[in-house]
Amino acid sequence: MFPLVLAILITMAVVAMPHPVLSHPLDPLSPLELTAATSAVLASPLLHGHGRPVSFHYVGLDEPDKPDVVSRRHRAAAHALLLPRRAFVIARAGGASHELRVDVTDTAAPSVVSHGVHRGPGFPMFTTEEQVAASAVAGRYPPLAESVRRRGLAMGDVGCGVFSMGWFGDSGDGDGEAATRLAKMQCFVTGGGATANFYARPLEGVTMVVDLERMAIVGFRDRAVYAVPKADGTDYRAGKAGPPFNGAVPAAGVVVQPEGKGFHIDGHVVRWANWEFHVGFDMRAGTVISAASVRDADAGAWRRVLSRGFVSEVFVPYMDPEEEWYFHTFMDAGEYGLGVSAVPLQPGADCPPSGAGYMDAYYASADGSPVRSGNAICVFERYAGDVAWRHTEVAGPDAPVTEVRPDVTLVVRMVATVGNYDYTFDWEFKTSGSIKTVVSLSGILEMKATNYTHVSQIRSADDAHGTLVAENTVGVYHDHFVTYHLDLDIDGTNNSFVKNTIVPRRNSGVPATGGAPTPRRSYWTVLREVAETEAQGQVDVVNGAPAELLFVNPSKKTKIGNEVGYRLDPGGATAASLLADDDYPQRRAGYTKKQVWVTPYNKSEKWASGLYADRSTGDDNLAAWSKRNRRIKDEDIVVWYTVGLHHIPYQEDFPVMPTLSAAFELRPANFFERNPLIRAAPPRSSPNCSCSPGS
Ligand SMILES: *[C@@H]1O[C@H](CO)[C@@H](O)[C@H](O)[C@H]1NC(C)=O
Ligand SMILES: *[C@@H]1O[C@H](CO)[C@@H](O)[C@H](O)[C@H]1NC(C)=O
Ligand SMILES: *[C@@H]1O[C@H](CO)[C@@H](O)[C@H](O)[C@H]1NC(C)=O
Ligand SMILES: *[C@@H]1O[C@H](CO)[C@@H](O)[C@H](O)[C@H]1NC(C)=O
Ligand SMILES: [Cu+2]
Repeated sequence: MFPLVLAILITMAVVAMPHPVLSHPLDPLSPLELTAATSAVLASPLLHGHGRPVSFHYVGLDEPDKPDVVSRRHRAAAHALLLPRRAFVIARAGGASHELRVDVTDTAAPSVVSHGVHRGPGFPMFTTEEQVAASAVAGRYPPLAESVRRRGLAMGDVGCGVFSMGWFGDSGDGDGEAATRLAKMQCFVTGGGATANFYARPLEGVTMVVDLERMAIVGFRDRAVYAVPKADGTDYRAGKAGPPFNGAVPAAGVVVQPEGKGFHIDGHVVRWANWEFHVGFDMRAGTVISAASVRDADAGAWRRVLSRGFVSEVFVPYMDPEEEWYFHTFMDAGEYGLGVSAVPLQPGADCPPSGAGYMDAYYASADGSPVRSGNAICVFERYAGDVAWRHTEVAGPDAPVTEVRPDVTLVVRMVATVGNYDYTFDWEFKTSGSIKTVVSLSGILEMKATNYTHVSQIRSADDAHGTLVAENTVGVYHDHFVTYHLDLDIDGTNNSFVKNTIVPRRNSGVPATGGAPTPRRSYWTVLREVAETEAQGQVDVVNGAPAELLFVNPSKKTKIGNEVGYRLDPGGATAASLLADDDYPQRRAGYTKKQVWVTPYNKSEKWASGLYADRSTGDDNLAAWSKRNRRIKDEDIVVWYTVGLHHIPYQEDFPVMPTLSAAFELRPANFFERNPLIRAAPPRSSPNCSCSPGS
């Protein structure tokens, strides 16, 4: 959630030339298509008269209408260009946000097919280039130089980043076509390379406002001087942090796949065990999983499960209401872009040392040229020594009988480093039919410099708004709300949301099916409720009664009559926002008070925080859409699930955070006639080997 920028630039190389052959209607835009789309926009008379220069803030696949995609069997669609290829573009020109659709089916002759100007609040994602430019402008700003000098530092020792400023009811400059695109800037002391930990040494007390259109500092405040935390003990580079573990180093991880990988990547389509799905990429969302189907071996058929899944927003509000911190209420996807923030995965550390497949990703830079993000996604099989199912039978004529199946899964992974924070996003496919979604948080805390050097100096929690994690350093309290867009298509397009609430019952003593009364006084049973409209599709999984969340296809039943379905099993990370409903950040992210929302599918409702998240006001977000209270029963529905964590920092989160993972799982629920793992083969005897990583 906060910027900076230079590290990102190193990882990207502008690509000279494309080009993969189009193979699937959901493939992300190729470098050739990105170039075609942005050149068509630059050449378009529609933007003339709006002033120059034009900057590109979003270029992504304008996916074909869903019925078009669904009606052709995606497995067979591997070939020609059957559907038109279109890009959706958000460009800034003349102080306005322009939305364009560009047909790039023929990349030699792209054409703009629609154009509109966004009216209303909110702005598109920042570009990397403007963040770098703002940083340079701050470095030349005399009042900042004076503040730096006053603190006994040199400008060369200071670097500044762009912080989204949120929305706090200011109607003037947050609204409409003529509005100014402003952001705040705050700085850090790099101290001539004394530490690689950029975020450990804030230049606390100084805040600037930058006009990103004019690229000028338009506001400056130096409120107070605080001690700059020292560099000692903050560097995390190998060799800078002392010898490892008193000599007791854990064994290096090794992956042995004597028979090779079990998965195949064909363009963007991945096939593995009983799964097949498409892996796309979007500069805002990062990884996009589409058209995930599972093979039902008993039925001899592929069956649809997940039509589209991606991270729609990551909302991170900090809990310090003071002048330099109150606006720290980041929307990492909508303001900075998770795809733009993808970093190259390190084999042997981010992904296993061998056996992983890697995908590059492409997006548009501010000037419209394509940027290659190498090794942005990895795909690998995982076996962590766990059991998928087992039984030992000690009774019966053949006893003992033991059958065990190892839990081997397939993981699709991307890491987004959004400034200080590193998010690892996993989609894990299991042979049981489950899809497990994991987000892992690491990186560096967002820290506040303080004069406190010992906890005894802090009079009350409201003096610090966080934990003193080192001398002069507070790790500020905050939340993470990671909202997933899950367009489930369970065995077909039309699904219903069923809430199975577990309710306690008093035993009446009169058996319903005859027999003698029993002395049992209580039990529990299941109250099944089908949601009719969106209002019934919202669930607070923490404060509500215990319930299971099912998504069923009411027109498909198992042989014995159960509606086929999947259930969403929330993991432990079910924190909901505690901000007041009338607080501005909460209005922008009103959907974070409930973990589950169900909406009817609407192609333009992709981003939970709205299409224009930067300085949004909450008029175009998931909570606002749902006020229409549309019908969701037996419709094409989308589930929005928010993984939530309250983060109280501890000293172990300094100088870098140990990974904290949060997950939820989509599990088949009366989808199969029986446990599909019954047909999983037992492991072949392991070969003997002595191997080294990479072999
Ligand atoms: C923090 O300490 C410095 C150095 O002693 C002092 O100049 C400054 O006023 C203090 N800041 C606050 C907010 O008390
Ligand atoms: C789709 O959603 C957008 C944004 O909420 C809305 O303006 C539009 O009317 C919706 N379309 C349909 C068909 O409901
Ligand atoms: C889904 O339900 C809608 C509304 O009831 C209906 O119009 C549509 O035909 C259904 N689609 C399918 C594929 O059954
Ligand atoms: C593996 O090693 C064990 C012990 O040395 C030996 O008994 C066994 O036959 C070996 N198995 C294979 C498949 O080579
Ligand atoms: Cu955190």
